Amino acid sequence: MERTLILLKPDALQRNLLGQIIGRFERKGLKIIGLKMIKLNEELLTEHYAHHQGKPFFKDLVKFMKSSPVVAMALEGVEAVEAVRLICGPTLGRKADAGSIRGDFSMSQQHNIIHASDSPKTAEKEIWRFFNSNEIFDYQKFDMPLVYTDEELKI
Ligand code: 3AN
Repeated sequence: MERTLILLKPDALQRNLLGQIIGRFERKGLKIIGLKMIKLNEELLTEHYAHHQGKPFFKDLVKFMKSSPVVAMALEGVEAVEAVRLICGPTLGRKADAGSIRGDFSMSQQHNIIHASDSPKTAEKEIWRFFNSNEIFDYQKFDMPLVYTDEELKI
């Protein structure tokens, strides 16, 4: 099954939204396989946002992401990367559809509550960027036969 990486950004923590957001992923049927609070440093953020290095907002973005701890979460599910990106909504919060996390909780392009991996390949890289192997759990989740059909469980 596919896995994806999520970061609940400092604005989610400071605005007391962590529980509500984690709850949305649980309700959807995604399996939490890793969850922790972490304070990001310059080195990790420079690697994570390498594709934005040199852009005018880069320094500000790194400063924001260091401003308080974040919550890192690894989720598993069928086509989890795409399913999670749909739940998050597009980057610009004020243009995101109501019902999505950014659509419901964000007005900003930068303070947009959540990061989610953009492809299965990126997801695998990002999971190991933020988690150690003993922090990712392989366990049986008993609601899976209700969330998926037998055929889907083989994907
Ligand atoms: P997404 O998180 O929607 O995949 P990316 O990967 O393009 O978006 O950008 C990573 C993060 O960089 C965004 N979540 C946002 O916080 C910040 N960001 C992207 N574009 C801008 C911008 N034009 N101005 C300020 N911050 C931005």
